[in-house]
Formats: sequence, C-alpha cells, structure tokens
Amino acid sequence: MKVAVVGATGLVGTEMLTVLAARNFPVSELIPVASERSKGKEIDFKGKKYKVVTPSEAIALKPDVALFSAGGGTSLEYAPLFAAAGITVIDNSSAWRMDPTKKLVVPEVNGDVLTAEDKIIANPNCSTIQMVVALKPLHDKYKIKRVVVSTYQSVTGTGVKAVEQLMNERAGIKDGEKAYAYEIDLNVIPQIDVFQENGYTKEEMKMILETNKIMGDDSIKVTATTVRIPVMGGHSESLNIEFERDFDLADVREALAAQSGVIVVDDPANLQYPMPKDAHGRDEVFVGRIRRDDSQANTLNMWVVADNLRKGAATNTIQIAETLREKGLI
Ligand code: A2P
Ligand code: 11C
Repeated sequence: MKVAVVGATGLVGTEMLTVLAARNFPVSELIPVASERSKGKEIDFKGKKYKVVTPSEAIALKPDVALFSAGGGTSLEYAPLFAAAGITVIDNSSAWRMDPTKKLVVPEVNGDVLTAEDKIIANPNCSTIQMVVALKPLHDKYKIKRVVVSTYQSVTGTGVKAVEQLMNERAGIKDGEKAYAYEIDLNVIPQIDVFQENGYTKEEMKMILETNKIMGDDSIKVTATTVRIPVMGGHSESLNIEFERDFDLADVREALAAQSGVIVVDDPANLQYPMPKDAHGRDEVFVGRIRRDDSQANTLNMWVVADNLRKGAATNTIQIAETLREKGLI
C-alpha cells in the first residue's frame, strides 16, 4: 500500500512511522508529508530514506490511504481534497470527530461501523480512546449508567513544545519554550485545552461527547476533570463507573482480561498496578486498582493507563487502517 503520513515530522507522526513498521503494515511506498518548512527533509523508514512533500504534492502521488496528524486546520483544509481524489483519510485531529456524517472509530469497540462510504474517518482523542476500550466489555455485561473520570495526562499529549518546557524547567533553564501558561515541573495544571462557556475544558467535553458517539449509546452519562501532570509516557485515568446491574469483581476482571487490547495489572499484594512508565511504547490499555465503590450500589472504581501517543493516537489510527484492509475497503 502507498501510505501518506501527514504530519510525519511531528510527535504523533513520528510514532505513526514506528507503529507502521512495528506492526508490519504492508507499506510499499511511504509518502511523508509536512508543511512547506520541512519540504525536502529526509525521513528514515525501515532503512530507506523518503523526502518530505507538501499536502498538495502528496495528493498528486495518489496514496491508498493518508494518516493525518498535522492539526485541525490542516485536516479541515486538506482531508476533503485527499478524499475527493479517492484517497481514504484517517484523521487524528478533532476536526471531524463530532461531524454526524463521519465515523469515530476505536476498532475494538466499534470497528464494525466502517463501510465503503467512509472516506474521512476520525480517530478519537487519546484520553477517550483508552477509556472506551476499558468500558466496552463492562457496558456489554452490566450496562453503564454513569462514569466519573479524572485524568492525569502526560505532557506528550500537548506536543514537542511541552516536552521541551518540562525538560527545560527540570534543567533549570528559565527562558526556554513555554507550552503552558504555568510551570509544569513539580506542578499540576487542572486545565487541558481551552475553557468552554459551561466551565468545562474542551478536553473534558471531548471525553463526554466522543464516548457517547463511539459507544453508540447516548444514555451513558459521563462527567470529566482533565489534568496535566509532569509526566511522559502515558495518560492515567481514575474511573468511577455506576452500572444498571450488579457485578461480581472476579467477573469484572475476567471480562476486562478477555477484552482485546486490554491487559489487567491488578495485584495490590505485590504492588502491581498500571503506571505510565510501564505503558510507554506499548499498544495496549492497562487496567488495575479494580475495586467496588462501597459508597453506592452497583459502582466500580478502576485505574486505566495507556501510552497516549500509541493507543491514544498512532496505534489506533493504524488499527483503523488494518480494519479497513481486513474489510477490503482500502
Ligand atoms: P512541520 O514540521 O513542517 O511544521 P506536532 O503536533 O508534534 O507539533 O506536529 C505537527 C505536524 O504537523 C508536523 O509534522 C508539522 O510539520 C505538520 N504541519 C503543521 N502545519 C502543516 C501544514 N499546513 N501542512 C502540512 N503539515 C503541517
Ligand atoms: C492532550 N488529549 O493530552 C490531548 C491531545 O484532540 O487529539 C490530543 C488532542 C486531540 O493534550
């Protein structure tokens, strides 16, 4: 397959190249795409060098599929042009996610919704992806009424500038890059993305709205508090889930362990629980601290960790491409 990666010089784009190689996606030709600034720059992929081209040049090269992670503006402008040229786009930005004519896909949860009509497919927000993978088997078994989620998110979710800010602060460099309004090292910032009129941030609203769309069930109530912490390697989430039906904890663990893409790490006696350091570079979603919330009937607490650049972005995008291939749609 001829594969274009739009945003190939960025954090997620670079991870996409790693995941394409690691999962042995059949790439016959790679087309790395970035802005005019990076045109001509060489990108290594599986021992070969490829020259970066602009989005317009990439369309002329007619890839079979284009994986976009170059920001919402680039997606809004170019995804329709790629699609009009017959190129299937899988887009990691938030540009198309809530468009009712576009599918929002996490293959383990709703891969079955994909059809030949889908030419622009949206990849969800990272913190939403890891949550729905863990919620899916429990919703099927016990029907979720309400989820209260609090997140502890890696600086890699913001991009290269934020990683530099954290590292500079740690090295005592005061006048370096600033991705946040405040210091992030030795701090916690209870704001991810911009505030909305209702007092929630855009990241919090993504977790609410995207969850309903992916799960195909608007009856699931979700409320979220999203927080940036001075960590790299992955996002962590504390989930409090109220079900319609009661559950047995052993059955919950079994259902999670049987879910494709989930690894249960839950052995408090041996201090075993998921942590971003261990999730870094992994494609799976890790679940632990599974316990009953005794303050309310039919309610469960658990802790969910995943590498936000992998399952939260690059891996999920490539899994969508793999699903399209399996269905013969690309
Ligand atoms: P470039 O490196 O040329 O700026 P990150 O999210 O890590 O900051 O990366 C953003 C990615 O999106 C980069 O690869 C960047 O390329 C790319 N990008 C930004 N603007 C455009 C554009 N107008 N057209 C194509 N790619 C773009
Ligand atoms: C973060 N979740 O951690 C964001 C990054 O909508 O794809 C991903 C933004 C998005 O800051």
